[in-house]
Amino acid sequence: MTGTSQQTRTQRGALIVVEGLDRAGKSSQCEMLQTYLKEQGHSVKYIRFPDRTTPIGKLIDSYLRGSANQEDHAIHLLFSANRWEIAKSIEEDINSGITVIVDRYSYSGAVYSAAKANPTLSLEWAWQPELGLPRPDICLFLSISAEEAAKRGGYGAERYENETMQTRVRELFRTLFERQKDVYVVDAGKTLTEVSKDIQNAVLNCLACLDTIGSLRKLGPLAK
Ligand code: Z5A
Ligand code: MG
Repeated sequence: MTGTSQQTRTQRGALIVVEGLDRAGKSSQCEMLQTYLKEQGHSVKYIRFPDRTTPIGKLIDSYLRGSANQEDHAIHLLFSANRWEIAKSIEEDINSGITVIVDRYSYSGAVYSAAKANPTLSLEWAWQPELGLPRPDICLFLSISAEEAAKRGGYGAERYENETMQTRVRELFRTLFERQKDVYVVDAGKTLTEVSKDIQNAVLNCLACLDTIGSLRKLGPLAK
């Protein structure tokens, strides 16, 4: 078939989310994946949540640094709003053929808030504002033991960086991914290069399935 007789259609980009506990290596792996995909000729963007540059992101930043307090539900909704304010540009990028790599997403959103053990802020409640956001084509969960994470440095100075929160977060990620099944678990305790190879393979499989998946989907409710 000649190029002129063939209708050309831009293939959409993929939405790739990287999740995991603190110091699992998410940001390092997002950078490496971006470089790899660019070398393969893909158009790629790397974004992270929280996006601390927007007005909502600045409120979140001061909360995380401990210079401002927020009521638990209110800060939860701000984290979600920070995703909603960027959702449209994610969709536009993907529809124009750009693959978007996202460092933390709705899964961190639900899990960290639910980990506060506030009796009126359950995992179910926390998931609600995420409904309808772009659904990842692949969600890579970087799994790491508490011992391995500890070797990568002590807790930082930000809110949530303490053992009680991290233990609850680990358990809640497990519960969440039993109810949002499209997760791909990566053993993040290996070397940087080994982890990035595993991620590359999973992402290449995902890119090969984009036609079967069809249009970008939306996040739905948690399974019972
Ligand atoms: N949060 C929330 O509550 N609600 C929400 O909706 C969202 C987030 C989106 C800030 O997140 C906080 O916001 C976070 C959740 C909450 N709270 N906590 N805790 P953040 O994403 O800004 O956090 P971060 O500062 O990027 O840190 P991180 O996620 O803990 O790190 P990481 O990105 O997973 O790891 P890294 O920076 O790539 O690597 C950490 C170190 O380990 C570094 O020295 C690397 O060189 C080293 N490393 C990485 N991989 C390896 C391997 N494979 N081997 C050896 N060493 C390695
Ligand atoms: Mg990071």
